[in-house]
Amino acid sequence: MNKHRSGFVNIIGNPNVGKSTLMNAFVGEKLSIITSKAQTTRHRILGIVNGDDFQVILSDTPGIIKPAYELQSSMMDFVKSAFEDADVLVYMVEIGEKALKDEAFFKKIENSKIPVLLLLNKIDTSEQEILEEQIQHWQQLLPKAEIHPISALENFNVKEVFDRILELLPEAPPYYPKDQLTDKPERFFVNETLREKILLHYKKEIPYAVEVETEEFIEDDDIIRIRSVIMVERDTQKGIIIGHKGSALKRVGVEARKDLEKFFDKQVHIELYVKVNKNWRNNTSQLRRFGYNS
Ligand SMILES: Nc1nc2c(ncn2[C@@H]2O[C@H](COP(=O)(O)OP(=O)(O)OP(=O)(O)O)[C@@H](O)[C@H]2O)c(=O)[nH]1
Ligand SMILES: [Mg+2]
Repeated sequence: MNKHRSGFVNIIGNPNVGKSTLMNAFVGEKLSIITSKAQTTRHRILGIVNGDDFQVILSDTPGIIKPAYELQSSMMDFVKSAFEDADVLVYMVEIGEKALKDEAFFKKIENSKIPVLLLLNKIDTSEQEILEEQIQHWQQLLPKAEIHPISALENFNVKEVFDRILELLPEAPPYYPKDQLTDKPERFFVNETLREKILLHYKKEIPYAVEVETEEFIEDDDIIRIRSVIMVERDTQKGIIIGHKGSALKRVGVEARKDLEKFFDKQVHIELYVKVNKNWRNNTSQLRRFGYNS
């Protein structure tokens, strides 16, 4: 019998570099939402990969930014917490990127006592010459890190990185039951799926002013009935979310339902409401209610 390996592998990096894409590729499920907009991920989300003799507990985290409002400070607290319990740190960068958006976090990576894998992502978009130049750049900047070029989107080198992670994990018993996939409840995935559709379909500040709360999640034998509230900060935003005769909101509901039916493998019915919750992004008690405390 092989020894059992288990540990925390925490993925950090700038916004939009592909952290969530990688986590989903490792787990083989769409646990984290993905869009081309920065700050898609707002929470620390665990994705657990189980095998007979291993349990890899991945953490997807929000992209590193300099916080401008309280929600963003809480998001950065999730990133800080990911430094504290990591057995392996995955620092993801994308081709063309030069530096982390917060130097203090870079110092933490530099001084890290645990193994750091620097994943150079999106190499499907790059020429060989640029790739080599980039590898050199990062080697000089972080000599201790092990560099792996990957494409999370095209699943290139992802398996090899996973195998390397397994080698680096300590011998330990599993931390979670072997059939557990994540630490988040079902309602979280409803909220996130709705937020993904909002990120995709609304412009500028709107997605950043939105929070989703699922008030009802009732699972019957053949259907899940969901009621969710989309919260915005101002009346004008409420009108934009709803759209002409409700058409924009309807599209969000239809697309989210399709994704959730796949995710839960069951028929889903969603009822959506839009409410104004003034300045929730800077309101400590509201943020706590929405789960932004690490
Ligand atoms: N071409 C290419 N695009 C990628 C790759 N990996 C991710 N992307 C795209 O990059 C964008 C951002 O991906 P995410 O996985 O949401 O990035 P993230 O780092 O989690 O972003 P935040 O949560 O905002 O910090 C999406 O449009 C992805 O499809 C890749 O290997 N190649
Ligand atoms: Mg993300």
